[in-house]
Amino acid sequence: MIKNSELILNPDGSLYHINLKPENIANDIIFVGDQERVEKITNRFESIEFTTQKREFKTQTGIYKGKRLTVISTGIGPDNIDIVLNELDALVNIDLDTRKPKNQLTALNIVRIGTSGSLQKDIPVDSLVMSEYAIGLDNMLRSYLIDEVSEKDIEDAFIEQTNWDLRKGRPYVIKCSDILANKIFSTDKMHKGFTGTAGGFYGPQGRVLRLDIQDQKLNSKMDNFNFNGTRMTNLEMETAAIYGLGKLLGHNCLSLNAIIANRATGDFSTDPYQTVENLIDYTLEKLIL
Ligand code: R1P
Repeated sequence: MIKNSELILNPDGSLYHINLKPENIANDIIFVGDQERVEKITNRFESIEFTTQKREFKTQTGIYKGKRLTVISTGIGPDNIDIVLNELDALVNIDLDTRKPKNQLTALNIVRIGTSGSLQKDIPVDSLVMSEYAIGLDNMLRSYLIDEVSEKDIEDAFIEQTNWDLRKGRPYVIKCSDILANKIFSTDKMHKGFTGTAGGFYGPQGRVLRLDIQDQKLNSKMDNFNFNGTRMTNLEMETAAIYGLGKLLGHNCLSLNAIIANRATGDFSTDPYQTVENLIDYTLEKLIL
């Protein structure tokens, strides 16, 4: 039995941070970072059956072209992904009355619709990237036993090629769900990517405002990283954590990125909202197939 201090429920029986009960969520879930992006997606739905919000975690469940979907905002960063994925998993895979894991487990389908910065000149602003692999530079996942799900060869190559200082922790590499990638990827609409997940927006992504950073050449080293022809494509703040926890807990996860900045050219999209809208339309049409 999982103790009250470990699996915390609100007085109405919902999960502590996400404020959800098992009946509130669909099997197919869209993650967004920004809570205002939730309604940008659900305003396309024909009906909405449920809405809640606590802190940055806003959720709506409804029907899009006959399919039941849940959209959840996770806020920014891998620490929030730890909360959202563990609590969503508890909704489907722990009996909240007996406080014991269920014998029969449910796999959720989780697709992130996020924004991201490209690291490569030829992946311009306003393009779309599906993260085939993600490398976590944030350490969150290292609290779990990840050897079975992580790609050690790629990690070693990254550490060597970027001369990564292990005082920042060992990066971890996780692959996307092949099932969702096969369903959602189109060569003519998006790039396949190797996405870096940073634990912060400024120093951890090599941005210098007033503070010196530990490795001033990190971004150019990441641009040039190459593992058997695979380049690093983009940087954001959630994908590796989603892939890692998803894989450990048995859920299918895929991250789609609207490229709104290009770190190699210094460009920022003139219409980032339209690029996100395009990604939303694209993703919804794929999810109903
Ligand atoms: C940083 O501005 C935020 O934007 C990106 C990053 O991953 C980070 O969460 O994604 P979202 O637009 O999905 O939040």
